[in-house]
Amino acid sequence: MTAPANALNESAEKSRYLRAPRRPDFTLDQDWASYSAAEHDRWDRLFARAQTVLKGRACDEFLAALNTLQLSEAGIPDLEKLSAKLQPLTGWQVVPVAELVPDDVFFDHLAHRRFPAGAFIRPEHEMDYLQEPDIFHDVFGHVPLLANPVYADFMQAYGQGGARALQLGQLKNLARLYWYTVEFGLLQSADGLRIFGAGILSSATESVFALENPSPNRIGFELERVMRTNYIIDDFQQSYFVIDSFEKLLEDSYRDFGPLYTSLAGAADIEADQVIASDRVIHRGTLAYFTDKRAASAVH
Ligand code: HBI
Ligand code: FE
Repeated sequence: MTAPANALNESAEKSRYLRAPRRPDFTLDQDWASYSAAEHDRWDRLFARAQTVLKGRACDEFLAALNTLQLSEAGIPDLEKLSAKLQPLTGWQVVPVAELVPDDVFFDHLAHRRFPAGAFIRPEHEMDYLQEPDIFHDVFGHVPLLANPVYADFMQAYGQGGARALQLGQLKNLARLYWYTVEFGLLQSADGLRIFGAGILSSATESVFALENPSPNRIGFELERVMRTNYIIDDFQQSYFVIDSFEKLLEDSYRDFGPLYTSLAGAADIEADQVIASDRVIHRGTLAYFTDKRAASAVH
């Protein structure tokens, strides 16, 4: 008998984890045996759809890691078994949590090579889009690239930088770096643009939009520029940033952000749909998708 959805209209899938006992670091037992056949089937359907869409769209490093971690197996992964495969490769583990954890806790996990993954799977009525990270977004979207040594180093460096950013009150700028790379980043491969951001990889519709729709801007990644750029959280991105390689991303980011925060303090924010003079523009978006939506919503 699963608990009735509570007043916050949390799904039954999520409320059982919200009520579960949690440790001081906000982790809890995944209780893999508690997943129903319907929940495992939902994972399989999400996985099958993503695999179809991501052929020729996801970066090679991601597709290779899906095999290495045997994420092609059916059903919601047992995070202990997944961690046993991942840890020997790059030292990373995947730890179950009930929902978003406080920033300082999140950064501490990343700094110690522990990726916090939502243990719940999205309910049937949110198959196409949900705001908060469920196990499909976190494990299918974020975890595979943690098997890539360079990316694994970048993610740990981000965790260490996050703790410092909190002390300096600079979280907003640093969160933008995470948003436009780890969540919504694109990669320039020899065969064209490819996806590496988890927010795109875990969304079949955005996987197509991000690479092929003429609406969004696609701009060469530049650290300070990205850290000045606002973003939207409830729709497709208006701009995507393109890195040349994970090595270059790590090299750009592996520095003392102190001086960067100082120069950012005096710089104006850049709106998500803006292109600025210093941009290396790969594709200047028409923004049609966004203006049409605004026009449509203005009608009624
Ligand atoms: N908690 N579980 C979880 N997953 C996240 O991705 C996450 C989080 N807490 C905070 C957070 N992300 C972002 O605000 C970071 O940029 C700090
Ligand atoms: Fe995410």
